[in-house]
Amino acid sequence: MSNNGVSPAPVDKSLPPPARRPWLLAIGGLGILVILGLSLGLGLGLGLKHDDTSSIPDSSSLSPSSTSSPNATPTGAVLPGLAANGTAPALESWQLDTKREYVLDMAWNLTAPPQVRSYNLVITKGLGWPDGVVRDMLFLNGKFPGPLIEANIGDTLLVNVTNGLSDNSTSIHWHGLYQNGTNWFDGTTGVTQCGIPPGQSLLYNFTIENQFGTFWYHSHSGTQYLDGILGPLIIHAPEEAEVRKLYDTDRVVLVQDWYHDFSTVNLATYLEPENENTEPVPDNGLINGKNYFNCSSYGNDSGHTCYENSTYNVFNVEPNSRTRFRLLNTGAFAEFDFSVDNHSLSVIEADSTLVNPHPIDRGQIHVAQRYSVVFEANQSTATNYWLRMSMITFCFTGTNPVLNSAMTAVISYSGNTTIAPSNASVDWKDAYSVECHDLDPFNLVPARAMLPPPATKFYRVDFSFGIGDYQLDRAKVNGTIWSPLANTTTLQETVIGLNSGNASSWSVDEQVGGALPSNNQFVLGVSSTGVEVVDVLVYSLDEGGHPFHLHGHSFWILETGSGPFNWTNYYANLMPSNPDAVANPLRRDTLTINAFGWSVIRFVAENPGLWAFHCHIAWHMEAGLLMQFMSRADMLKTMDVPAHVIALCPSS
Ligand SMILES: *[C@@H]1O[C@H](CO)[C@@H](O)[C@H](O)[C@H]1NC(C)=O
Ligand SMILES: *[C@@H]1O[C@H](CO)[C@@H](O)[C@H](O)[C@H]1NC(C)=O
Ligand SMILES: *[C@@H]1O[C@H](CO)[C@@H](O)[C@H](O)[C@H]1NC(C)=O
Ligand SMILES: *[C@@H]1O[C@H](CO)[C@@H](O)[C@H](O)[C@H]1NC(C)=O
Ligand SMILES: *[C@@H]1O[C@H](CO)[C@@H](O)[C@H](O)[C@H]1NC(C)=O
Ligand SMILES: *[C@@H]1O[C@H](CO)[C@@H](O)[C@H](O)[C@H]1NC(C)=O
Ligand SMILES: *[C@@H]1O[C@H](CO)[C@@H](O)[C@H](O)[C@H]1NC(C)=O
Ligand SMILES: *[C@@H]1O[C@H](CO)[C@@H](O)[C@H](O)[C@H]1NC(C)=O
Ligand SMILES: *[C@@H]1O[C@H](CO)[C@@H](O)[C@H](O)[C@H]1NC(C)=O
Ligand SMILES: *[C@@H]1O[C@H](CO)[C@@H](O)[C@H](O)[C@H]1NC(C)=O
Ligand SMILES: *[C@@H]1O[C@H](CO)[C@@H](O)[C@H](O)[C@H]1NC(C)=O
Ligand SMILES: *[C@@H]1O[C@H](CO)[C@@H](O)[C@H](O)[C@H]1NC(C)=O
Ligand SMILES: [Cu+2]
Repeated sequence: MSNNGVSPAPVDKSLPPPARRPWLLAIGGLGILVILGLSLGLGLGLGLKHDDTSSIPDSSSLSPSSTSSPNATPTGAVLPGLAANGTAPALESWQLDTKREYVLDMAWNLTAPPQVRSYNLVITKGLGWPDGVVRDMLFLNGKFPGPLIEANIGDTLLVNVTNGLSDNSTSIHWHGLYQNGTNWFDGTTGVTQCGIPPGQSLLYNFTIENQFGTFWYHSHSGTQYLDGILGPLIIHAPEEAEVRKLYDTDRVVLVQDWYHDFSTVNLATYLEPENENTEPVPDNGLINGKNYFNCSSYGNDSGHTCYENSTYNVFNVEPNSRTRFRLLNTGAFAEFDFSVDNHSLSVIEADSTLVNPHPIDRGQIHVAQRYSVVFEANQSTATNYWLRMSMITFCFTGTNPVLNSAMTAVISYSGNTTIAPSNASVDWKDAYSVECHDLDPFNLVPARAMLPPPATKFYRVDFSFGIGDYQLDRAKVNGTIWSPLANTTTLQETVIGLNSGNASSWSVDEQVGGALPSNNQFVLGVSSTGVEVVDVLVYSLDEGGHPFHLHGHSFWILETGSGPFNWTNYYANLMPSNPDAVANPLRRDTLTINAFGWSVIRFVAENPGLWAFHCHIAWHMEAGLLMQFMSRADMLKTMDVPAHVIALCPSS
């Protein structure tokens, strides 16, 4: 099949993703394996998904630019939903004007004196149709997606979050920020705060120190962020002046999967017994809060109202200019392969770590990760180009007939934003991913070296999904299925516990979860009497890739692998730190743990508090895939959690 760049189109439906539990099927009997394998049209290659390259289709058969697609927008045709005369579609009253609000001001003063920056975020519920399909969703200040929050390093952010919902509590997590000394403003329901009840507000008040770059904020109450409670958060610093030499324009690009039902509906279905971890498959995806959806995908009896005027996002760029695109995956489940036809991209930031420019044709971004890429408009101005954000559907267990996983937006040099890219817009030949994994962290070298100090502690944690008749669909971290504490937080319980007669059972560098009022908490004390440098070997006993996020820290990625862990290598090269082995590894806050793989991460546990460490796939976190590190018990003992934060908990 030729890659003629004609149009975005669904991934070839004749090639369904393989089942995600081949090993389980094998346990269930070879007969079942064969029958299922054949019924999926994949034959016996199925059982060897992870290492049988012969079953991996070549990139052209997965290409989004298949000419056979029924949904094809013909070359040079007017893009769906747009007027032929080039008039930009009107904004709905609830749509954030991302063309204005997500373009950063290059005149922003990077060296302004530290100041207080205040924002208001009011959460409400209403009807929205980001891709034309009308649904209940949640808004921030009446808009979707959320406003850009910006500050300089050293500034204090005051964000007044008001819960305008009638029936649910909320909280906002500042993804990637250290909250050093303000753990109670980390925004994690059941860990650092109780939810803000309907009608109430919480003023988040914290100072940003020792970090800058691309972050985001989102609700950390259940799956609420999936319904719209999310937005970008950018921290500037004097160091940005140097990196600004690489680009002329700086803009935010949110990419996410999108569902046409309220998240709680999908969550209930997912958590039903005997569902074998079949995550809800997205109905569509969004780029900066919008995308095209072909309404005729739904029959008349679908129960969905769909407006035919949805359209792709169009990014205008000046010819010969360079743009920093700050890509953020703000979705629930899907990892994306991203690329721009005819243009290679230069990666300069991973999460909030600036890296030496690393050229790629196509990259991968998993849930909650960020990459800044520099895009140079150095190609012909005669056509528009596809920006491709293709969901890695091989990581989905189920299928969804309405999903066009090969999402696109348009990049236009000419300002003519109405026409589809021509044949001259050509997709890269590089293969699309067939597994959920990260851009190789060992190719991303931090621009500012920060060498990891030698580890003083080592912990191993294993995670897996309990499956089978009695296991429901729950995830376990060392056997513990997380669910948030009700009416209290692990932070509050810890402070009380450390001050109780039972204090010694809390002040230990090991699991303290047993002391909590619920057996659903796996809490690991890692630094009871001072700063410790902590190595964690995270071991996956599952066949999917899981993007793990550590709150309150950037961690170093020391080693990744699969199969048995090599202790000889660990003791020889990583602990005590061998400068040659661990020199300047990538630091980030969200890392994909590969299928049946492991990673060793290192962090400095100097930041007092309870820090969630969890898979950021929203369905998996709700299934229990969350643990916590308890840092600096000695400081936690005297931590003054503000009374108005404690007062959010109903029982107090
Ligand atoms: C939407 O789908 C229908 C039915 O497959 C097709 O006829 C139509 O051309 C599609 N519309 C667009 C704009 O792609
Ligand atoms: C372009 O077309 C749209 C829809 O047909 C119309 O509403 C708009 O007024 C037109 N704009 C101009 C400048 O002609
Ligand atoms: C965009 O291109 C189309 C097709 O060539 C043309 O009809 C339209 O007038 C152009 N619009 C603008 C704003 O240049
Ligand atoms: C799309 O169509 C719906 C229903 O007619 C209308 O309410 C909405 O304003 C339209 N949106 C745009 C951007 O034209
Ligand atoms: C930025 O702030 C610094 C410190 O207040 C000031 O000296 C400088 O003039 C400002 N720069 C601009 C461009 O406003
Ligand atoms: C936060 O916003 C709410 C709603 O506008 C307001 O009632 C409240 O006084 C504000 N709180 C602070 C501390 O400004
Ligand atoms: C509130 O939560 C309940 C149950 O968790 C859910 O059914 C409902 O849709 C949610 N409403 C909002 C506005 O989030
Ligand atoms: C956290 O705060 C402590 C005490 O002020 C300081 O020593 C440490 O460097 C800070 N860590 C980070 C990552 O900001
Ligand atoms: C924010 O926190 C700082 C430090 O605790 C405190 O001094 C300040 O009064 C707080 N600001 C508001 C508006 O509450
Ligand atoms: C987690 O479980 C693994 C496997 O049983 C074990 O080796 C490890 O020590 C446990 N980790 C902790 C912190 O208890
Ligand atoms: C939490 O508090 C609410 C309101 O006081 C109460 O109805 C509920 O039963 C409590 N839940 C638990 C698990 O204690
Ligand atoms: C384990 O690591 C050591 C030291 O790096 C190396 O010599 C050895 O070959 C490794 N063993 C395996 C099984 O890879
Ligand atoms: Cu996961």
